[in-house]
Amino acid sequence: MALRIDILTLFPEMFGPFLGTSIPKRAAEKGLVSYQLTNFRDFATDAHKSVDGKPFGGGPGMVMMCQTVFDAVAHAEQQDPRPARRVLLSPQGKKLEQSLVTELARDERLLLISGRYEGFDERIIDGLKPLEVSIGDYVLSGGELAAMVLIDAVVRLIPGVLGAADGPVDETFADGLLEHPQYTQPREFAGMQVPDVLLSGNHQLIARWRLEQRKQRTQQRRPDLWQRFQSRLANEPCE
Ligand code: 6GU
Repeated sequence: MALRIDILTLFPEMFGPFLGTSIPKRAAEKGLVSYQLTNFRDFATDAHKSVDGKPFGGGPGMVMMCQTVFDAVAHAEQQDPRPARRVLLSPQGKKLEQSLVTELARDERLLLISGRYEGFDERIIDGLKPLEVSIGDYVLSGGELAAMVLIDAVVRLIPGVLGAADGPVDETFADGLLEHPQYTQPREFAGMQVPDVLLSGNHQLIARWRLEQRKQRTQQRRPDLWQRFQSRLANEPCE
């Protein structure tokens, strides 16, 4: 059965072009995933359609209020009997990494809660107990772009979404190394040559060269990943 992704947001219009393009679109067309957008604003009950309020105790900005979020979540969850994994996008969340993406791609339902403003009333987090997820240590104006990042990373891992030719198996992070450099036509551009080994037709030599490039790059650019890669090798000596 298709992965159902619910997106709860104040700005559903941000998602249209993204979900209607490239891989996310193809995945839906193939029936491997479905997307449902819910606008918090539709669950506001007062005349002003309020979704946020001033923080108790003072301070700048506005805070997403409980009632609209709880009602929107209840509404979305009622649309399908399968239990949804609740994910709330927040810079205070767990950092999104490929390992978490892999885990989320195995779920049957994801319910993504994107907020604006200074944050959520803490009782939303206490009551809904979502997994809080951040996409990195920088501040966005809202969770929508983070939700799109998460969706893009998850959807491409669903079996059947990518063709065999561009399968996700041995790319960056699948095994903890960065990707090797790539080249295409022409063989010479502005005096710069494609490395000879790639034109050699010797697949064993090419594979060895690529692996070496991946190790060098990872060592130079991402000492954190390199350390992880090495300690993993040390713990799994038989592979
Ligand atoms: Cl998930 N939300 C916001 N507002 N900012 C972020 C983020 C999320 N992840 C990194 N920065």
